[in-house]
Order: sequence, then C-alpha cells, then structure tokens
Amino acid sequence: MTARNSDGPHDTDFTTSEDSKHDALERWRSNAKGHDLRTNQGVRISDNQNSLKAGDRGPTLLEDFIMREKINHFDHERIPERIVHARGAAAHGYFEPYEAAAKLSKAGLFKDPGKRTPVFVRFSTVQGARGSNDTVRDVRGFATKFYTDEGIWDLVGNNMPVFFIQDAIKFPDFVHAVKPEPHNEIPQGQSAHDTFWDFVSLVPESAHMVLWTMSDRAIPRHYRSMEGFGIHTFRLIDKQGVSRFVKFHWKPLAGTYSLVWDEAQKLWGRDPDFHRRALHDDIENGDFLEWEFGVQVVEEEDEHKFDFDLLDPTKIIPEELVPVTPIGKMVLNRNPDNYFAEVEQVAFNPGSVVPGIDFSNDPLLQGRLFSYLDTQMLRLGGPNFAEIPINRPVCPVHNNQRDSFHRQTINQGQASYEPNSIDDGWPRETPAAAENGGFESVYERVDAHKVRARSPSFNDHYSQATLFWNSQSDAEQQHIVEAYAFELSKVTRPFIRERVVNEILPNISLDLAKRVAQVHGMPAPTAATASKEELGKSSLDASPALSLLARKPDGIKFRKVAVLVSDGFDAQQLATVVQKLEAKGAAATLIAPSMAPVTGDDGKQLAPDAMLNGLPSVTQDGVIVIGGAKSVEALAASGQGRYYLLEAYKHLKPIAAIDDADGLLTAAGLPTSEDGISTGDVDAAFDAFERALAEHRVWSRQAKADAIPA
Ligand code: HDE
Repeated sequence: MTARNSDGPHDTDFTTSEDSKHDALERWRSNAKGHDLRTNQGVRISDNQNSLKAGDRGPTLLEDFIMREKINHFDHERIPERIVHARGAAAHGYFEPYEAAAKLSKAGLFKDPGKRTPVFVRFSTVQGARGSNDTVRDVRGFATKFYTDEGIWDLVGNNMPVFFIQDAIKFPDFVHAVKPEPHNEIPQGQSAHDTFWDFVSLVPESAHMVLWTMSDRAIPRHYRSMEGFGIHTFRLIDKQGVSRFVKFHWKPLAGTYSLVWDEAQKLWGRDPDFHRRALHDDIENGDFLEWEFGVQVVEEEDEHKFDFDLLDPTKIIPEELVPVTPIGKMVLNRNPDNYFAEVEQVAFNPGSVVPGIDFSNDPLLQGRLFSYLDTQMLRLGGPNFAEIPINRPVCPVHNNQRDSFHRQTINQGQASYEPNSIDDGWPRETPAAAENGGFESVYERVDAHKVRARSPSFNDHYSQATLFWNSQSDAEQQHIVEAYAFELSKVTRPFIRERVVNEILPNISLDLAKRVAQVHGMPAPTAATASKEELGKSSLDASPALSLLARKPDGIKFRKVAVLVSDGFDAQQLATVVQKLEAKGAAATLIAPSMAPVTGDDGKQLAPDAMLNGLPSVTQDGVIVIGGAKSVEALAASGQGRYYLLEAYKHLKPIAAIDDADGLLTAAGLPTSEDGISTGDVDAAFDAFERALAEHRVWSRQAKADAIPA
C-alpha cells in the first residue's frame, strides 16, 4: 500500500527567508570564550602543557588518555583535497528573483519577486593545490548553493562559458594533463607546461576554451569583477509544464575587469591570498558583492535553429543572438565563521536541482551528474556528507536512507522502507504539481541506438574561437598573444610548440598565429589546416559582449587607491583626496616608507595603513602621490618610492601626482603629462585620475609600459 500525500502533516508550509541558513547553522556554532578546556568526552583538563610521564625525565605513559586523544585527533585533521578546484574561498548571501523569473520556472525560489533565498558561493581555481596562489592563469569555479524551500539547487559554474572537452569520458585525461606533471609535481597552479599543451594541441575541441584561458578572463582582478556561467544548456520548466532550454549567467554589478599578467605573477609572491583576502575584507567592510542573474532562453522548437549544437559545451549562444534576460540578483554579505567546516566541507553537485529546473543531454553535463556525489563520498568520508551543517538543506529531510559512517540523524520508528503500514506510510511521495510538487523529470522521448559516438553537430571546433578573437579589443588581443607566447615558452618539447602554432592557432586566426610565431622565432603560418567541418562558420563576425570592456565598471566604487606620503606631506591635500575617494566609494590606503607615524605640514601625526613594500602597487588599482617638498624628496630618494610608480605605470594604472609631487614622477623617469597621469592642483589632478580609474587601465599606455623594467 503506497500512501499518497493527501492527508497528515505536510512540509509544504515551509518557507525560507534570507536568514534561514544562518539560523540553521546556529545550533552547530561553538564559541569557547568563557568555557573550560575539556576532552572530547567532556572531562575538564588540568594541565595542557605536560604529558603524563614516569618521572619528569621518564617515558610518557600510554595511560595518558588526554595526550592520546589530542594527538590522535590532530593526526587525522586532514581530508583529501578536491581533485580539481582544491583552492577556494566562499561567502554567504542571498538571492532574490525579479518578476521575470516565475514565468520561466515553477521553482519556489523564483516565485515571489524579492523573496530572499539563502546562498553559499564558493570561488576556486581549478589546477592548483589547496595552498596554491590565487592569481594564477586559470579558470575560476563559481559554485552557488541555493538553500531553497524545496531543497538544494547547486549551480556549479565557472567564470568562462565554455569547456575544454565535449564528453565527460575525456575529463580524467584533461585533468591529468593540466595538473602538475606526475614525475616531479611541477608546475603548481598553471597550465604552462608540456602535458597541458600536448593534450590540448591534440584535441582541437579545446581550442575555444584555451583561447578564453589565454585571455584576461583567466586572471580576474577580484571575484566581484567576474562573470559566471552555468556553461551547459539546462532546462527551466514553467507551471504549465512547458520546458525551455536556458543558459545561466551571473553578471557582476561591479563590472568586469582583470589583472595584467606581470601583475598577476608578482602577486603570487606579494599576496598569494589576494582574491580570498579581498573577498573577506570587503565583506567585513560592508562592501558586499553583487551579481545579476540572467538566462538566455531558447524555446524547445528552436533547438536546431543555430549554427552550433546547444548540447555542445564548447559553444556559447552569442548574446547578440539570444540576449540575457535578468531574472534575479545575488548579494554576498557574510563571511563563513570557519573555513574548514564551511568552505572545505561544502559539497556542490550539478545533479542537485529542484522542481522547475532540469538537465539537457549535454554529454559533459551527463557525466558530471555522476562524478560529484562519487568524489564527495571519498573526500567527505561516506554517504552522510549531506548531514554536514553547511550541506544540509533548510527544508525538512525525511527518507529511508540509513546508517553508514558518522550518521547523525536519530531516525525514530521501525519502518525504514516504503511502502509501509507500520508508520502509516510516512514519509510519503509528493505528486508533481505546478507549485510545491515532487520532482518530475522532463517528459522526453528517447528512442535511439546504443552507440559510442559523437554527433556530427559537434564537429565545428574553431568558429567560436575565431568569433572570440575577433571580438576582443586591441589590448585584449595583445594580452592573448603574450599569454600564448609565455605559456609556450615554458613547453620544453619543440614539436608541441610547433603543433600549437602551426596546427591550432591558424584555424582560429592567422593574425594570432603569426604574432605568436614571431615571438617564438618561427615562420608565420599562412593557412588554416583544419577541415572545413572543423573550421565551421559563425553567423556573426564579432560579438561585442565577449570583450571585458563591454561591461566596464561604472565609476570607481570598490577601487583600491594607494595614497603615498612621507614626513612633511601636505595635510590639506591628503584630507581632500581621502574625502573625494571615499565619497565615490573607493578605498584610500595611506602608504609611507615605514610603519612609523608620518608628520604632515600641519605638525599632526598620522599612522600609515601600510608601508611601501608591505602593500606594493600590485595590490592597488591606482596611486596618488600627495605634495609637500620634504615628503616628495624622501619618496624620490627611496628606491621603493620610485619603484612604486614605475610598477603602477607598467601595469597601466592611473597615477596622480598633486602639485610638487610630480617630482616623484620625474625622479622615476616617468612623464608628467600623458593619458592616465594627472598633475596640478588637487581638484584637477583628482578629476583626471578619477576618469582614468573608472576605465580601470590606461590602455593607450600599453606600448610604452613594455619599456619599463619594473
Ligand atoms: Fe567539475 N568537478 N567536473 N566542472 N567542478 C568538481 O567535485 C567534473 C566541470 C566545477 O567549489 C569535483 O566536489 C567532471 C565543468 C566547480 O566545491 C569533481 C567534469 C564545470 C567545482 C568534478 C567537470 C565544472 C567542480 C571535484 C566533466 C563548470 C568546484 C571536487 C564532465 C560548469 C566546486 C568536487 C566546489 C568540482 C567533476 C567539468 C565546475 C571531481 C567529471 C564543465 C566550480 O566531481
């Protein structure tokens, strides 16, 4: 007898609020302040400094259960790191839908405009180990856990909209190739080595994604300035049961902007935690991170109207063909309390969906639906990881799954099977419905031969790579050329370099191939080598939305500005600059040659926030030098003072030197009048600086910047 969900208690009255997850975690939080030190068994400890010994110089006794318990626990502190995406940082926040969302999906989280659903978002790099650097050239993971009324929805995306391979069966090969090489575990966190380029040069379907990773997208300035993508085509199901294909997008409200490569590399040493520190500090300062959530919608009957296959994860739908409809907004506004408990133990799974959201037959997605649960069983020690606080849904969970390692739920009753009459049939199924129903897979007829094959509609490997290249600004193209040239210079086998330059790049663009060949002293390729089918053809010549400049930030909010001073600085200028920066939402950091207090021309002392080599220019978006003869003289006499400006100049950052502070520019050998360098009185210098900072980089300086040795 199967009882239906027509009588008795219901879970459907349950609704989440922005605070649901925060509140649910409360019962697991522990604060030791004011409490006695105890063993795990609750016994108070009288001496945590000395083990129990036979005499104060004698052997330690096995009887010392306090020492044994402590060391035993310590010995087991580590768990396996994620095989990919090991290094990450995360934050809590909320999602709220716009009106457009409910029309597309019956999912409860989309129902009421403004209704807040708690989220937990983990950003990550892919290749490096847990302790690797934040600013390596790599794809960034962008995984969002929505704690909805109807269960968990994980949107496990990246900051690039395509992937390296078309079929999940190739994933272990790809990851083995990109990870540090097996014989010496070098290099860490980078694709600049033989095995990666060997693999991708033999797998042309990777060409489009490799191009993205050679672009500035692979070295974001901040998590807040990254776009996010679900990559695969998914489905949304509306209340009427109509299914539509969608691509998911996160559009950063702060705009898209990136690092430059020399800066990214220097940050590896200067601040390996650059991204996670900014995420943490910004949230602590109340500078929350915001994205708009959007979908590209394709009606099922239009599935085949494109010159690419919607199921091919190496393809985008150009926004010029299908615009992104905004359907909500996400704000990240709370830091985790404990890194391990939350960020390390969180488990995302693209297979976690709620009614109203469903999968497509993308063969990469289909493989992912298996992999995540599987890997988490090992990483988190068995099938009960959904009971770890950060992974628990906020809605009630009842089923007949039982036992295994670390089981926490104490299931009452005798029936752990279904159907049952002993417990009156509970927990019971919920029929699918337009609202609050049980999950029902999309109704799709699949009638086919069992084959190991790839659809011919997946054969075009280059047309969208060409589209991406053609859509970049000159500066972005130059960065891509430099990235290929750099990476290939780290490849020791000439035949791999030659294969990339002669057999991959000409199929994307002869110009790109020629420019990379030139750096490597190779003859310029003169023709594409791929078949017509592989070259494909895009219906667009360019897609402006693909350039980072398409979503340039508006204003200078969240920008970090170094304000340089030494003893004798003009106190009035400093006050004006700080006030102007703060009024625009930018952060001013007072930087001096040392941490000793600096004295202004008004005789007042100020404590610097940082010193020149403690917070170098690579950590900042722009530099303002305050006037005052003695101060400028001291900075100009200091190698670090001059280097600060040279490095900022090299990385295309705006510089303002107020009044006589232009003496520091001159001492550094930099021009005092040029785009992106502003001088003169405080108002004029600041206005020009602000305009340049809003552009984020002084692109017109690129050629000159190469001449700077910093
Ligand atoms: Fe993942 N991926 N992936 N991936 N992925 C994992 O799951 C996998 C792919 C992504 O912050 C693993 O719990 C396969 C695409 C993110 O915890 C693992 C395939 C995209 C994260 C896994 C892919 C992603 C992961 C490792 C090809 C973008 C980090 C640890 C079929 C849409 C989530 C874990 C976090 C993590 C498998 C391809 C994104 C091994 C088999 C495409 C953001 O299960």
